[in-house]
Amino acid sequence: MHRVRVRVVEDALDANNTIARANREDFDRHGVTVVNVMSAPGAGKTAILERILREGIGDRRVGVLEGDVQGSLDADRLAHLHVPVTQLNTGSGFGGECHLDANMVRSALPSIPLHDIDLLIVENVGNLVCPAEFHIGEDARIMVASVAEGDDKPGKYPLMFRTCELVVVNKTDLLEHVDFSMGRFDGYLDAVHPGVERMRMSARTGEGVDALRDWLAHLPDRAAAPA
Ligand SMILES: Nc1nc2c(ncn2[C@@H]2O[C@H](COP(=O)(O)OP(=O)(O)OP(=O)(O)O)[C@@H](O)[C@H]2O)c(=O)[nH]1
Ligand SMILES: [Mg+2]
Repeated sequence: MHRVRVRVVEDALDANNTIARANREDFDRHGVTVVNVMSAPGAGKTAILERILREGIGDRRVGVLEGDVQGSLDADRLAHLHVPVTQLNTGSGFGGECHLDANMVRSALPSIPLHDIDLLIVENVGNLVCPAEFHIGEDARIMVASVAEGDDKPGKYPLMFRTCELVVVNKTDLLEHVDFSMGRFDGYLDAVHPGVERMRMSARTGEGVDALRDWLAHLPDRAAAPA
């Protein structure tokens, strides 16, 4: 019984990876670099995007894909920033999934102006477990953790922190109010993903936002990537 269940899960992930590769081919064809931003609900993904997009990312033409179970609250927050924002609800036809998968992103591709952008930032559904398993055809993943969640999270949700290229520790303005040790966090993080690049940030004060903007501006350009 157990063996069958494991098999089914493996097949589902294989199927997802096949569609992720198809997405990737479409992104490649259009020269679009894709970043998947993941975190627990409320860690500050949208707040960080609001900050970053206010001044743009170098000369990159940016688009955003907003993943939410329901509604368009986050997309509405970004609406005034003059970047194309596409809303993808996992609750409509996808059973209210707690993550984006490759098939959902594929269904959204016709609504994303791939011809007019060269960097697509995908805000995944807030969840600390599921998004890690599902590649969507991205080039890089950013994991956002906030100091309000506690410094043990990399130890408790290792896959999320292991399958990313950058870890952002947000809400540093709250450090004096919460029991969060940056040293302990780094220790847990290095145990699951030794040496992964990390940044401290406050979307509220703007601390660290320029460093992230710079990181995004210097991501390898898909247009220049070998076919
Ligand atoms: N003090 C403080 N509050 C922050 C910071 N970043 C975000 N917030 C607040 O935290 C709350 C959640 O932020 P969001 O940007 O909505 O978080 P999110 O990760 O996009 O949330 P979901 O999309 O629901 O998963 C909001 O009330 C923000 O104003 C920060 O750096 N400092
Ligand atoms: Mg959000």
